[in-house]
Amino acid sequence: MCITCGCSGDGHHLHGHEGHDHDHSADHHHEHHDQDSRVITLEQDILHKNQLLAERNRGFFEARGITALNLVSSPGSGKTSILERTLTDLYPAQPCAVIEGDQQTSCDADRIKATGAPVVQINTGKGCHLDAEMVHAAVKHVKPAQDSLLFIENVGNLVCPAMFDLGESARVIIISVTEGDDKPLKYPDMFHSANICLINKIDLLPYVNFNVDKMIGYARQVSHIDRFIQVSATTGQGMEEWYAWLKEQVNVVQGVG
Ligand SMILES: Nc1nc2c(ncn2[C@@H]2O[C@H](COP(=O)(O)OP(=O)(O)OP(=O)(O)O)[C@@H](O)[C@H]2O)c(=O)[nH]1
Ligand SMILES: [Mg+2]
Repeated sequence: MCITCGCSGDGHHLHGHEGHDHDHSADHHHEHHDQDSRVITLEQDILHKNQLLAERNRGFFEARGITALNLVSSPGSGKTSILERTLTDLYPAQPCAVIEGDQQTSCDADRIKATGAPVVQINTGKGCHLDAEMVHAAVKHVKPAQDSLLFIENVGNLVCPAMFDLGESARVIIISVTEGDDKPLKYPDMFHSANICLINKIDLLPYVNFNVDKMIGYARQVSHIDRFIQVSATTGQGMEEWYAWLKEQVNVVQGVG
């Protein structure tokens, strides 16, 4: 259970045919109703506070011409691998910095450090997402340069990070071809909140049952994403298109062109 956002599964729906899972006692119902309203109030408070801090972060980034990207995906889709290759190819010609989010360990930050780019690791403990306050604190450590690209790798999770604005310029969702092409339908909020989708591990397409067109069709049903880039962090395929998109974002933030 996530103690930060309270995503313990309250309000869940059971899909079954028997329909015996409801408790119709009035007392029980009221108790649940009170609990539900307390959870909703707490959630509103947390999200409101997060939104205020996210706007502070956004103002800070805009003032310094920093392009901040929030990378979200399920665990193991290849966020760190994509960043490693991106930094190897773009840094230091393009100033970059990285904030790494994981529940435990500094494994990802160590991998990024090897590229030479400035990096800071946030460990969220039991938390299943980054929030704007964590990013605010991390920025003070990593000190992204003026006009830099700031990559924020979120905790691997396709649910809770959807709710937490970090003050980013754009949200990048990564799906890998080993996860199944139905993911947009199963995790619509995460897709709905994203601006661009990277489809990673395309080198594995011959070995898995993943229909790229189907996945893109599902994503279009639940989101406004209009840019899908197929990449392989392992072979480098498609990365030039990703770099071109990054350049476009940097130019927009810096008001160039
Ligand atoms: N074949 C193949 N494997 C890849 C590719 N990208 C990443 N991987 C592998 O997938 C595994 C997970 O990659 P990571 O980059 O650690 O994934 P992540 O999204 O950062 O994972 P978390 O931080 O734990 O959520 C590693 O074993 C990578 O080598 C790819 O394009 N092709
Ligand atoms: Mg990672």
